[in-house]
Amino acid sequence: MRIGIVCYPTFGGSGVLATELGKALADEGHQVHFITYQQPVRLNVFNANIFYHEVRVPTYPLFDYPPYEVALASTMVDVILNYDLDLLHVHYAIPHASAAYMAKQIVRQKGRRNVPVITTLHGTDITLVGKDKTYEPVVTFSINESDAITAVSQNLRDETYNYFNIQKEIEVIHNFVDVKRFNKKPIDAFRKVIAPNGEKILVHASNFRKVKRVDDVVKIFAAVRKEMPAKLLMVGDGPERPMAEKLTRELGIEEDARFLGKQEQMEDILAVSDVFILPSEYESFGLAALEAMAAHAVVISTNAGGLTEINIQGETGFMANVGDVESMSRFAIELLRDDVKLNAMKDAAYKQARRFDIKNIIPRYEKLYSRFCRMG
Ligand code: GMT
Repeated sequence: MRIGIVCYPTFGGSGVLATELGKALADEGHQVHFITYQQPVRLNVFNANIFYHEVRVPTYPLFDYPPYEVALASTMVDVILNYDLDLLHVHYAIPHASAAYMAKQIVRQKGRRNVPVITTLHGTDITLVGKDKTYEPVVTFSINESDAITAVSQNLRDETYNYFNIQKEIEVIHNFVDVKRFNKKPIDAFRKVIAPNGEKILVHASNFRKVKRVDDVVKIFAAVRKEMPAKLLMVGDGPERPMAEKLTRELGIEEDARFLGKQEQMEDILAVSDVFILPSEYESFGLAALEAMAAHAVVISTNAGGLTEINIQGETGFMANVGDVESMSRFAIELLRDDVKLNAMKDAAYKQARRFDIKNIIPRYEKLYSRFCRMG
């Protein structure tokens, strides 16, 4: 098939998932066309089946807000017509689903056969941004106009029906991880630099937005640090990073907490980690946690949103209510004191990650595509 993939090209979970999906589909022999404003960060391979089409947004002094959605829809039209796409798969509803709707109408008017649009909902497009009154009518309309809708967790599916008047079936296709890539032996030299005295290593990775509650990560680590030597790696960047760095200084743990910024080689960082902390206010799924599990890290998280669909309490990790720093700290301390338990839970986390292996999920998307391609 010739598949157009539209996503945010950044480090965010939806862009990562969309890019990994496109790469895997290309490996399966499909022709994949990424349509984004920048080369997706995880699109770091050469594959003859992968094409990248940059959306250029010309500016003009009149535009306080350059019309990205118009440029995106026009680029979609161009790629659909010139590469004879069989379908468009858009990730994150805003503004990708409405731009795809517009592109679909334009190519139809040009007499071209129908191009099915599949919209995958990822989380904040529904739970945070999408339900904002300013966006809601367009989000509802474009989701309903999609030929197929998928959500990355059961929780997100339920939330979508709660927030929006959706008339169609939303299929749950869970996020996936390439277990082979994350199941890596730790690089000894790297571990020694981070934790020269064999300290336990805790990791957090996110876009440092408010929803991630990165101050809770720092507080949990401070509690652990009081009890034992340990190191914290903070991966990623975003608006809450300065606050989190300041908090480490206020709590006197700045020597043991490293802020690494955005990193592409997550598998090397996760390979040396013992515990992954994700105390988010909400996660539709928590792809970062799944990647950590595939790298044999135990996840200590909240029980918000779809996290309960991947993390199993007391088996692959521990969960507590949002903001319950005390419980998450206690879980971490008890676990890190007991190497036998830690190793058993690491194995269980890895085993659970294998259920979400890329090999099991890609066929679900292919099956969905073939169902809609016949309509084309
Ligand atoms: O977490 C973010 O803020 C980024 C966001 C995105 O769209 O890139 O992530 C969402 O999609 C990911 C991939 O499906 C999910 O794993 C994340 O849980 C979800 N984030 C939230 O729901 C807050």
